[in-house]
Amino acid sequence: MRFILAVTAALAAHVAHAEDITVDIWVDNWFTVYANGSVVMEDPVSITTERSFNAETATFTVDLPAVIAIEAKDFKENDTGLEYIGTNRQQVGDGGMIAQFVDATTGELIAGTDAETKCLVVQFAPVGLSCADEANPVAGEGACAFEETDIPDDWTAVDFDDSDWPAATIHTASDVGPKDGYDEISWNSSAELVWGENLKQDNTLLCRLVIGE
Ligand SMILES: [Ca+2]
Ligand SMILES: [Ca+2]
Repeated sequence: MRFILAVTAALAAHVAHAEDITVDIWVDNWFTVYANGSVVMEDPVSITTERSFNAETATFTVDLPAVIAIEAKDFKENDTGLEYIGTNRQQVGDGGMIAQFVDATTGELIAGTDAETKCLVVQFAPVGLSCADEANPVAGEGACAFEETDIPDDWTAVDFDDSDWPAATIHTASDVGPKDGYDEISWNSSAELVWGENLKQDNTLLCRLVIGE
């Protein structure tokens, strides 16, 4: 009898329950958020908008616990990883991201990006920072070479195996220099600024975290 009760309690603890979740997110420069494999939010400001450092807030309904998947992209003009190519501002731009997930009814924090978040870098460029000094930078050549990883079709799925993915790296606000929309959100202190290890050369990231466990 005690065994049966224990099993019943364990099952009850794992029964999914739908909740309204509010997400606040700021990404330098662009993002899409998925919950349990479905898109719930896409950055409405195009990545080609100069200085697209907007923060966005949305509310969605999802069964908890939920797998959140975020595609995050730092802007790059092409696969060299550079921006402002051919101008006197030609440079390797940097990225950065923070997100928090709150119970829309109670306002209680459910999860934030932190060291538990996993992020796979799928575009790294340029391989050498001196690419930014080249008069005619060509993607794939010399310091302007790039590294690309195939994106698994099912990477947003609940049952996708991310056990091999690295943990996100936590970065300080002074290293990321978050601008504009970031200051409009009241961030919970347990939500951290994250990215790959390299704020400049890690350009496209696939990140996953579980909320409401
Ligand atoms: Ca950027
Ligand atoms: Ca970059």
